[in-house]
Amino acid sequence: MSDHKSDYGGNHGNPSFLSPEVLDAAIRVGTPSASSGGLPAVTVALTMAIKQMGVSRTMSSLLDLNQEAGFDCPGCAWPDPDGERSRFEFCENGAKAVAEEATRERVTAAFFAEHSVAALAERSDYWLGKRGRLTEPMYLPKGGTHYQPITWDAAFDLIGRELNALASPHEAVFYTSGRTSNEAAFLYQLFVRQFGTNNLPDCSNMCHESSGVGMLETLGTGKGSVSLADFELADCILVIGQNPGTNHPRMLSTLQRAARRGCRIVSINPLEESGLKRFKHPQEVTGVLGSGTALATDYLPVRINGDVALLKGIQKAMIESHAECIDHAFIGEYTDGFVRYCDDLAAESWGAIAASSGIAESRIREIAAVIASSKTMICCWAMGVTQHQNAVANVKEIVNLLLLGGHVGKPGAGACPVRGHSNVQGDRTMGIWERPTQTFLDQLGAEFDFTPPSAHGFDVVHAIEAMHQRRAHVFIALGGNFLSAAPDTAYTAQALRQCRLTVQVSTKLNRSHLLTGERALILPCLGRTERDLQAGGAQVVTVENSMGIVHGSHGHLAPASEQLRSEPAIVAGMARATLGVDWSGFIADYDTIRDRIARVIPGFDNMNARVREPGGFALPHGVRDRREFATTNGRAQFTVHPIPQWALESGQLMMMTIRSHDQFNTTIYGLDDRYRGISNGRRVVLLNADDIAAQGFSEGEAVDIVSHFRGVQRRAQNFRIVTYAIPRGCAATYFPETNVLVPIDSVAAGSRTPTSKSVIISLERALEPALGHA
Ligand SMILES: Nc1nc2c(c(=O)[nH]1)N[C@H]1C(S)=C(S)[C@@H](COP(=O)(O)OP(=O)(O)OC[C@H]3O[C@@H](n4cnc5c(=O)[nH]c(N)nc54)[C@H](O)[C@@H]3O)O[C@H]1N2
Ligand SMILES: Nc1nc2c(c(=O)[nH]1)N[C@H]1C(S)=C(S)[C@@H](COP(=O)(O)OP(=O)(O)OC[C@H]3O[C@@H](n4cnc5c(=O)[nH]c(N)nc54)[C@H](O)[C@@H]3O)O[C@H]1N2
Ligand SMILES: [Mo]
Repeated sequence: MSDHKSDYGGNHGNPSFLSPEVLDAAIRVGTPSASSGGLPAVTVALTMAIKQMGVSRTMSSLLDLNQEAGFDCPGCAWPDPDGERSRFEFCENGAKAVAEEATRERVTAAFFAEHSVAALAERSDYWLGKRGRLTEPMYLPKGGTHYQPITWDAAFDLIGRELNALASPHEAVFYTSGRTSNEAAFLYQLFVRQFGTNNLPDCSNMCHESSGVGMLETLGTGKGSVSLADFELADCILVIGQNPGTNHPRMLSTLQRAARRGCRIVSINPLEESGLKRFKHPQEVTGVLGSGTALATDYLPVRINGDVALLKGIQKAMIESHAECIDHAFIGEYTDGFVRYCDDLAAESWGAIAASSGIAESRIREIAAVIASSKTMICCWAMGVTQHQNAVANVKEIVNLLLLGGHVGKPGAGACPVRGHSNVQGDRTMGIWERPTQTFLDQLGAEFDFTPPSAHGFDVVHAIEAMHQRRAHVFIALGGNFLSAAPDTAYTAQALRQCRLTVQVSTKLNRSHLLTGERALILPCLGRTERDLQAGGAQVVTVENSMGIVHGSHGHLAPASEQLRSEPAIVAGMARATLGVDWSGFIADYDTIRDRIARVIPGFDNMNARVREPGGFALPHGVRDRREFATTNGRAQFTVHPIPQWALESGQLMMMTIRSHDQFNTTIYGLDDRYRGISNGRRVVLLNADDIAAQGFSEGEAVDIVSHFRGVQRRAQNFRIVTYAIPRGCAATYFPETNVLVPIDSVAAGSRTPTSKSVIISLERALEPALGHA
């Protein structure tokens, strides 16, 4: 046994500062929907929006959403359509994201005086989020029970003092979540590097890092190689480990257009997600009234983490039976490693492929035939691919499949890792990365006349371990909810607790404000929807979407409180107090930040003029534009990976932690998962009927979930069993309730992403379950 348990008292249950682990008393389970979108999407979105924002804010904010002169939707990173935009360019979950930010509810100093930190920690994430927007800087002194108001200057002074008191700049951690604008991100990484460290972990480390690593090694780029126009030309689109109906709803209109012109859409997923079955476009009359468009033409219910086996099977069948679809000209001119790759596939056994993937050889051969008959193919993927021990291998197998048919760098084809947070891609472009390239550091140093640190910094898991081992003492987060998003909640909690100071720059109250270092600060900031007025007038910020388009975002709503500051202004405040630099010029006019971005980061020349053009501008992309592969030998790489082996003991299951339809990561919009037919509660575990019977459980029963890793057990209490169409041996639960079960030391090889989609668990009947109320 490792020391994990003793760290939190050998307790099998979880300490009370984590989300209350009580049974949802009123939970209801029905049948999953046959389609997505339609009238319910509109009514649910508008009802939720009007309830939180009122009618006039709802109308003015939703009409502004994703318009060229409006603000970028904080919901996801799916690109906006070129040309004509519908006046109502929003989706249900985008509307919920906006309502959550533009709510009229407020968390004031009086609220904090009334509720102690300990009392707030007893509340659910849902309740915390619904309290509304943070309004003024708050401080939790050493030993304090309640947050108290603090001035901005005193808060910055405290940060500067604590940072400058460290023995080394590497003892501080600077986290970023993916909503941060390019301008704030650029200043933040500059501040951190001038301070002297590359300790810049971000949400990408838990998200698409495996895509970046896998693609960089094989294609020489970490970014997707398609644009929206390619979706109009593809003969076949694979959607692997992604649930766009919930997480990227605007992608469904793109898929709908493709389906209508006969494109084959193949979904590879342990769950047949409703969003991919049939879609009713909420902005079309027929979409509201009719039966909708069928989307996925084929569905493969792969076992959790069976993708390497399945993808190898598809490629093996293509080589064996569809030699005509192999693009030998492309392979000869642009790639490396083909012979070794073919030898490996020839040696792979169909028995192992079928056993690991859970898909029969005959079915795999059918899909291979579909792909072989497609002249152009796009592969889309998300968290079902990137959060496994062998996630980088998953990504590289997708690349192999694309390379085999020459599906990169030509119209209608390419790799499409679908990003999560709306500016997570831009933040990386701006230098939020713990492993920056030397070229980037040299450019930055030359522009700002300093020598940036070159040693790599901490990623998320390294940062948690460093704080846990008291090698890092100050934690600063530009957005996000680190405690709840990170793996192994109890371990991460202990890590944060040991810090001298934790600082959260946030819009809304969350659990990371309640589990703090010796001292803590909450610094409330403006959100995307709000007007950002500085000395030089109203400011615009920029973001980069999942397909490398950089564009402006203009908020129009009045700020939630007069005391809010913009993220760039908060970064400048911290930099002044810590380094003595005066960045007031940058803050007066963000154009001056963009001028510097243009001089440091390739592809951003003339940025100020180009972001003001309608729709923004596209960053150059060697693979997409010129079949240029920036790998070590200038060629795209075929790679070879064994089928992963994982031994489940009797009674054990493989669990994935996924998102419901009513949440944005750790922000819980509501307690329903409409498309999956679950309402009024989130503590559920989805299981195959045969596994439920085989283990002697029954539907609706209360169980505790125990995870098993390297001899350590972790426990989450009080979940209801729900019978669901999921492959045998697999289980699904919601993130973040089950993050307590994700081991801190279980990370993907190569990318170090926590393995949130492959957690080995067993179930135990819950003893005396406590009943909770929504
Ligand atoms: N409304 C809303 N929008 C969001 C978010 C949100 O929480 N709410 N989050 C944003 C963020 S940060 C991100 S990263 C994206 C996340 O978007 P997704 O990746 O779609 O999110 P998940 O719910 O994690 O879904 C993973 C999907 O992968 C499947 N899956 C799990 N394991 C496997 C596997 O081993 N193989 C295969 N083939 N499939 C598997 C699951 O069944 C599920 O359908 O969405 C972004 N957009
Ligand atoms: N088990 C499990 N764990 C996971 C995942 C999983 O699938 N399973 N997914 C992982 C993924 S893909 C991701 S991306 C991470 C997400 O990790 P994070 O990005 O850290 O988490 P979020 O829940 O998106 O952060 C929500 C908080 O951000 C703040 N916020 C919102 N808007 C703004 C803004 O404009 N500015 C600022 N400063 N703050 C703002 C609000 O205070 C809100 O409470 O979680 C990861 N964790
Ligand atoms: Mo993400």
